[in-house]
Amino acid sequence: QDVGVIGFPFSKGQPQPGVRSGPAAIRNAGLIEKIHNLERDVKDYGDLDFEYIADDPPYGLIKNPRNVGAANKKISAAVSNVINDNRLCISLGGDHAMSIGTLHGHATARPDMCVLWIDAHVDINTPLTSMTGNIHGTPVSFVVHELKDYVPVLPGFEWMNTCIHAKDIAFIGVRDIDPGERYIMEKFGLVCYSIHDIDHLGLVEVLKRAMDNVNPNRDRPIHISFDIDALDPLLAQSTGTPVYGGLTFREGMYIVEEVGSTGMVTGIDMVEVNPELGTKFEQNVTVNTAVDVLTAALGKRRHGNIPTGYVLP
Ligand code: DIR
Ligand code: MN
Ligand code: MN
Ligand code: MN
Repeated sequence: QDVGVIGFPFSKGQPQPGVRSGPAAIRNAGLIEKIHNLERDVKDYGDLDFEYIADDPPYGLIKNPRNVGAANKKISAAVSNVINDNRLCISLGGDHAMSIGTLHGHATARPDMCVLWIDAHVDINTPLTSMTGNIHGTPVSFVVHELKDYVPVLPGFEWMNTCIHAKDIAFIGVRDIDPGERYIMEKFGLVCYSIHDIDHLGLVEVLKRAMDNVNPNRDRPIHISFDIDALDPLLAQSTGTPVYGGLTFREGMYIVEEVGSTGMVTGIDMVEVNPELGTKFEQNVTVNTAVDVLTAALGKRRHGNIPTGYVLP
């Protein structure tokens, strides 16, 4: 289907401001043209801007709640708008706290959607279990119905309601979970395929199981939330919280090629690309890898693509 690209230059879910430059860096690496070259109609919705709320004291440990809440209200409306235009919404981040809004907006437009969360982390701390106070470690807790009673209404989040069930999300690539997060995963039966599971079962089996979990009849719209730190730091050093031993380039590409080829993906987040961290070389590798992941999700095949109307000379 047609594609819409929207940027969220947003960093208040964690301490490093450079992640705001993610959308610009990904665009500068040629994303829109590369999508166009796949013969897909692509509309660039530009970048959202977020008003800065100066008076934003922490809620317990949690930093910038009003800024993050207000930004996500806008993000949710923007994403549901793109999807209601009948376009696959590519959301460029920005830190992962923005996925509160992208999931909420996607679920508003497509209430039956399901989620593949590709990440080194599960980002399911609640504002009360978080040990860092960074909201980018908590977005999943805000959207899951079963966690409603455990997530206080933070200032800035009064507009928000939960929008997916625990069974509608599967995590892949995980290798850094906090104790409270592990507890939540087990208490609510969330499905998680860690790097250990990929080593043990192989990625083909893991991906099949993940799809069987969240989308057994293969009939639901799919949201891919891709945190670039899911990939090994060799490919994605320019990110705020790199963790050794991640997905290889080939594993990352396989996931998005396979899920993308279902034709059921209606939302993709590409988050935590921080083009101000690392060396120039690492910045280029990270940004180019993000672009490769997105184009693979949209139909670029490593076994090659034949342009429409191609005739053998
Ligand atoms: C940690 C790190 N679990 C936290 N989370 C990160 O801050 O809650 N998520 N880095 O991407
Ligand atoms: Mn992460
Ligand atoms: Mn994340
Ligand atoms: Mn193939």
